[in-house]
Amino acid sequence: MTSVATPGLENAPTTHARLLAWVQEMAELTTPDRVVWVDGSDEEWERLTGKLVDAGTFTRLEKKSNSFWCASDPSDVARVEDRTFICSVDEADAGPTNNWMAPDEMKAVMTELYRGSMRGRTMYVIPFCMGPVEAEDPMFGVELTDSEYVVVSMRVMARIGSRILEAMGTDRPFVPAMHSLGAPLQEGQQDVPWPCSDTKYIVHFPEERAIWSYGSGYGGNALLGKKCYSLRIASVMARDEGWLAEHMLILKLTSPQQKTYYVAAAFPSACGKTNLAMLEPTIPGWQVETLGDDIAWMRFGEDGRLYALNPEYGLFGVAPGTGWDTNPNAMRTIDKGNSVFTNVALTDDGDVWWEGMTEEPPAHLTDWKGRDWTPDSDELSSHPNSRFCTPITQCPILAPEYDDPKGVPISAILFGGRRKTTIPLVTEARDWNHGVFMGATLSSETTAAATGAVGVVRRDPFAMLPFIGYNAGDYFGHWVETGKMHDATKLPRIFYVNWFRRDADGGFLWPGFGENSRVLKWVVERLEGTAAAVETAVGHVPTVDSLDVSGLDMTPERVEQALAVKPEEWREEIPQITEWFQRFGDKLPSTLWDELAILESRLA
Ligand code: SAT
Ligand code: MN
Repeated sequence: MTSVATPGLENAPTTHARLLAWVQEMAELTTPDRVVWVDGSDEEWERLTGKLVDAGTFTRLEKKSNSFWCASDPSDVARVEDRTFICSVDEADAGPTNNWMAPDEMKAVMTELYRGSMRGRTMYVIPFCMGPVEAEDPMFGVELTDSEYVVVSMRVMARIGSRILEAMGTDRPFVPAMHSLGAPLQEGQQDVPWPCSDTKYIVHFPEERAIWSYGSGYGGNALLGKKCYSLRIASVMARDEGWLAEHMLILKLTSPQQKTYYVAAAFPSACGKTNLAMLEPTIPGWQVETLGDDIAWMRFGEDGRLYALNPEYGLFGVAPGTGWDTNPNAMRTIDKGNSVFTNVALTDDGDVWWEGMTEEPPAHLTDWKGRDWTPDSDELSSHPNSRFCTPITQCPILAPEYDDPKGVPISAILFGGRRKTTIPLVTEARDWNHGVFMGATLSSETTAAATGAVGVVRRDPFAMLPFIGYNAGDYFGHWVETGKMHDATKLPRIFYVNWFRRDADGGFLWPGFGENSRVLKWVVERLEGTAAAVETAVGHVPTVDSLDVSGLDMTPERVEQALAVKPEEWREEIPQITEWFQRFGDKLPSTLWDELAILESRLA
């Protein structure tokens, strides 16, 4: 070993002792050619995107300013849930829904993987802040990465750079987030456009509030401020400090009477959170504005209400299915440029295309695997989990208060999944605990956002199954406690929605998208006490007349089918829920067993 200093380690632009020591330690372990402190400037962005173009990772788009097309390695396209670990000191704290390994054991394994893993590459130090840096307690993190793609994407998804480093001062706490592609370069070795490793680990040390990621360049595995920090680590912080870190969009709804309501909604990945967050109401006089499309941090205010904040700064949305018909506001957002498109198709004139963007596909494309594609091709042009990465500030319906460190007071929480049967279009919980039961038993058919089979029904509690950073039984308990600790009259009301119910022929019963504004209207009218509901075994469901379907081409029979509570279908859920709850043993709050007993007796 020579002891030649790594360029960039000396003269660091900070005197933050813990940060300096950690960067030094990780640089010695991973042996990059140099260390670069990311400042977040335009010049830096020019340099990095230029480098990505030269490397063949990025193709500059002629038709969208400052935007790039990017194709990943075909094996590195989604979150890897089976390679994701919660390494709590005690295995019981990871619970039955997470992979676990003892922290020391995991560190030993990963230290060997990291040893020399950045050889021939640059280590970037990305200071970032989740949520506004003007917050009373800014939520700092620092990501170390050897991927320029990660730096460029983090610049969109989080507040990063010199101003964050400055705000961190000499001793502010931060979450260390270590990332390496696991693809060191030998002297003279030619790089590939998407370096990654077959060995992947996405690891969280909840007690230490630390993240170690290895082997993948994909969004949720590599942009560590997102799922790793803002959900898995933050959920642990939230449990300890009495708040909630949730997989929820945040939207602002204004009624024709100019009354405003803030709604948070949890859906599994790739179930339409971005579409709902940016919905264009089809009913006159209603307005939706966006605050966030994926993550909500919610804390109680002094007035006893629950306030939500979007910790992110960008949108990392599923591309296929996003079009002028389904989500015009997302299209307007990306049309302003400054975006990275990963695993979509490239048009011949230097733009992007994906299934569902327009009705007619272009006559010729380069598909996400770089091959010629025509409408006659057997395969899709874009990967089902292909993504656009775009600054949220470009969203034309962004609510001005998205950036308020105080957050916005939430009036209603929606839980939703993708279910062909059983679950009505919308159901209101009887009370908070019934709402927690709805969240804890939430189920959905799997999507392409994670590797594995698609379309299989699984329980996805609170749409947080892959993101709860501790024992899910304790997490349910935290929700129950949250209800107990606060004034019930000020808690948000809880609703369960299902846009995906099918008729006997397999067709969707509900048109969805902008028409979901009709469901939001019913929710608001419930808050205002003006909408009728039928009390069913599973909660309050709209009467056929109380749901505004005016102007919609839908027979009353179909509306009824969309709203139907069929006891025989629900009775089939009981053994599944029982089995699900049994997995949590003593950790399951007794309140949830009580709720299940109530459901059973109401169905009898
Ligand atoms: O995990 S990602 O953040 O990359 C996307 C998602 O699953 O929501
Ligand atoms: Mn998500």
